[in-house]
Amino acid sequence: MVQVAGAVAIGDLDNDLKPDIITVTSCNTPSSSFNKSYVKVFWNDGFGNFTKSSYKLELKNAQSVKVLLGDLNNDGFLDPVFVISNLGNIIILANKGKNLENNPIFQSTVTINGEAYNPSLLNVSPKKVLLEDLDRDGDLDLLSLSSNGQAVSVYANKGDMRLYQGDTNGVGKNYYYLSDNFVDFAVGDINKDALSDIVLLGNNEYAKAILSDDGVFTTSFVVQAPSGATRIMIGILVATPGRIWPRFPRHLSKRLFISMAMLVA
Ligand SMILES: [Ca+2]
Ligand SMILES: [Ca+2]
Ligand SMILES: [Ca+2]
Repeated sequence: MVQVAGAVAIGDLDNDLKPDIITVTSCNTPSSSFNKSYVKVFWNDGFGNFTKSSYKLELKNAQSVKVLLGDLNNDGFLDPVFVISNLGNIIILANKGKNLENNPIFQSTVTINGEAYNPSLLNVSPKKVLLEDLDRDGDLDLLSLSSNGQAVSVYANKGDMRLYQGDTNGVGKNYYYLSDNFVDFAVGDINKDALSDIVLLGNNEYAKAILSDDGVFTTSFVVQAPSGATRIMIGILVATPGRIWPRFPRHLSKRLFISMAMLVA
């Protein structure tokens, strides 16, 4: 068994105000094509000592798994979200805290109005996933950058882990096709209007920002153009005060302004 990839996240999983650690270890067996990933939790005693729980969740055929934590159903417990790129799936589990055996209680289904609901998103080809309250209704919504880097999908949260594409609950548009192949993205409020905007990183130091208009991403602009087309304007201001050299001819003692523009490729 050889570990080929892994991921780690920090968060207080049992609500004892001590941040715990969750890990994903992706392995393969050289003699076979069977791949899998293991999820483990390490409890923090508050003094920097971590106890590994005996809990071990196996994600079959999963490689290159990322994990992030967010309370998707607003019950006070951080829920783990696993991004499994090679399978194209986003596995979401409901965290119900810790049992008497010191193991986390992660559930693949939640009960909503008496019915079991599985919040995981399958076959959505995620390269990277972010959690953010895009529509400002008090619950975390989910953004996914597609594996080819050409689309951002938005899933609006009903507040109970039900994630919907194209929901009209403030997140009006669900797909944003991009003009380039982007390798990474981030969310943050760029223009200080209390709305979360998207910044995408392309190749060659190329970055692009898409501003949110109340949960709908409308205005976009280039933060940094591709490096081959970079243009930097440099202005140089020169002043020659007449009174320092009073004997100079009058026309040369006038203030002289030279402005230069340099194009740097
Ligand atoms: Ca804890
Ligand atoms: Ca939760
Ligand atoms: Ca929301």
